[in-house]
Amino acid sequence: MDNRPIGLLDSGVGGLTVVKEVLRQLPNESTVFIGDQARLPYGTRQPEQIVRFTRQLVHFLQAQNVKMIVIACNTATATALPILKQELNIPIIGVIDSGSRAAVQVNKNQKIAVIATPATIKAHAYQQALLKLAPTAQIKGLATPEFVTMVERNQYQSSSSQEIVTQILQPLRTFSMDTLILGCTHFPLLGPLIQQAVGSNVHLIDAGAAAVQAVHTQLQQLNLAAVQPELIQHQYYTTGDPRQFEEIANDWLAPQHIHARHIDVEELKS
Ligand code: I24
Ligand code: DGL
Repeated sequence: MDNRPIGLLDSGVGGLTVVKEVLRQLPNESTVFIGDQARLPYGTRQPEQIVRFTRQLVHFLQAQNVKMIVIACNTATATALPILKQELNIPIIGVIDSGSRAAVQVNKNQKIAVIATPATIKAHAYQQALLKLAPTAQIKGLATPEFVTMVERNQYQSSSSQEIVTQILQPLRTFSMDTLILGCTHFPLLGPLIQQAVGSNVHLIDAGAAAVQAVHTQLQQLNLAAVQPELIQHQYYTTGDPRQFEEIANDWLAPQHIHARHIDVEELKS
């Protein structure tokens, strides 16, 4: 048993979709979350930069004495996880392997599609993970950066967004997959609109939720699960404006009350 917190990182606040799953699936665990809002978005950046930023966030979490690190960001997982894994001596887990496993488990027609940021699609990380698990499957990746913007503009609930979502997913129409991976932190919020666009016979895979199941399994296997903790604590850090972080986090994680602390990017570099 180990009552130290799990560390989670993201390019911004989107990773709170993964935090929400931790709160739901692993209620005994404490967490430390850091969102790099000052340098968001990662999805349109070059790989070298994403690796450098992610490494800084990982070092910050290590200094908080976490027992395990979860890269909640798909873009950071796709570009930086393979490199950072080799540099670390604590368990580190991303959102891509587990999302791929969940997809292969439900997939029947050998066609799996992935929607994600441009950087995640370019890295071919889902492609590689999926083909390792299902070598004969056909995989199609589609970058949908507009979906990130739509969520951040609060357009994820309005029915007027349906037409746009359907339009953007048009390139998947002829592919006729039965499984679609939501390969970006923000996309679960568009779940209902995406489901409506692709039809009810397509399985949507929430990569973040699948990752938290994998975290659960790893904690058990490594004997790192928290047991009867006296105090469960959730700490939040952002490189951006903590009040703006709190506003989104309090809405998303209600009824939890979130207090966020600012951490300067200059401090992360040292
Ligand atoms: N959702 C996300 N990021 C934002 C946002 C959002 N603004 C509104 N909503 N902004 O990510 C990112 C950039 N900002 C952050 C604040 O400082 C300035 C820069 C997705 C979060 C998913 C948990 C929409 C919104 C919300 C509350 C809850 C959920 C949500 F306002 F999607
Ligand atoms: N968190 C990112 C992801 O999951 C989306 C936002 C960004 O581009 O930084 O890919």
